Amino acid sequence: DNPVKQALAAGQAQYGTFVFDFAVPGLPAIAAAAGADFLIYDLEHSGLGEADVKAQVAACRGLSVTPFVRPLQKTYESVARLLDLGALGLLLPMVGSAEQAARIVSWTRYPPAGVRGAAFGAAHDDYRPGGFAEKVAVADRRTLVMPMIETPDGLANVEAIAAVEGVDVPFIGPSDLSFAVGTPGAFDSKPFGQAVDRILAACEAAGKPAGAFVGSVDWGRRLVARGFKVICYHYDAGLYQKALTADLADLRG
Ligand code: 3PY
Ligand code: MG
Repeated sequence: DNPVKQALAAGQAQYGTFVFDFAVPGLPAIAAAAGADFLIYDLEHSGLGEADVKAQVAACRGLSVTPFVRPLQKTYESVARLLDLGALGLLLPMVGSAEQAARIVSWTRYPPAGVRGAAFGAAHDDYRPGGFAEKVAVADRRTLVMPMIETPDGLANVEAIAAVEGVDVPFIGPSDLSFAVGTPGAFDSKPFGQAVDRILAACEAAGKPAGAFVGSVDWGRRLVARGFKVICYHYDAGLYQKALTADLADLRG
């Protein structure tokens, strides 16, 4: 099953980080040992390939860290491949409407609920034999769908997107959202704050946990205090850069 989805159903906040650059063999174990609940493998901006992601996802599934992916393309073909290689959830960039969100949800569900093509024996069923009906039920139940609210359309339609059945976690991409409200990079601007308020209110009205990417611990803690439940803190190369810069400065005194 999907421990993150279960924890969210129990009202617990979940914490993870993005993988952009360091899809190396030890990474899932490091993240699990560090206490990460999930990793999100980025295929939108990072150039990571599906073969790399497949190996990483397999490693995560032997550990306590739940693997999600962010596809570049919102197409059935792209999404289905990532689910079939074993990802347990999707972070979908720039979702603009409830219709689009519902269409994406349908790609993640087997018939009759959706249109996902059967691919048993592949990574997503843990290579277990038999149990067709059970595999369908488990796959449908555990796949987490997180549409990103980060465009003018997404923000305008956030109430409807959050209400779509099968949308689990409406998720803020702060950088693109800051463009969407006309204050690029100004995360303390009034329009940005109002957009965050609106997204959180839409989630509360729909009874869905809200998620966000955050670049600082402070910001993450503030969002959790306000009720956000899924926090994607920073990304691999950024954390390396931050730690190395701080420690080298310390060493030099
Ligand atoms: C954004 O901030 O726009 C994101 O997509 C987070 O990676
Ligand atoms: Mg974005």
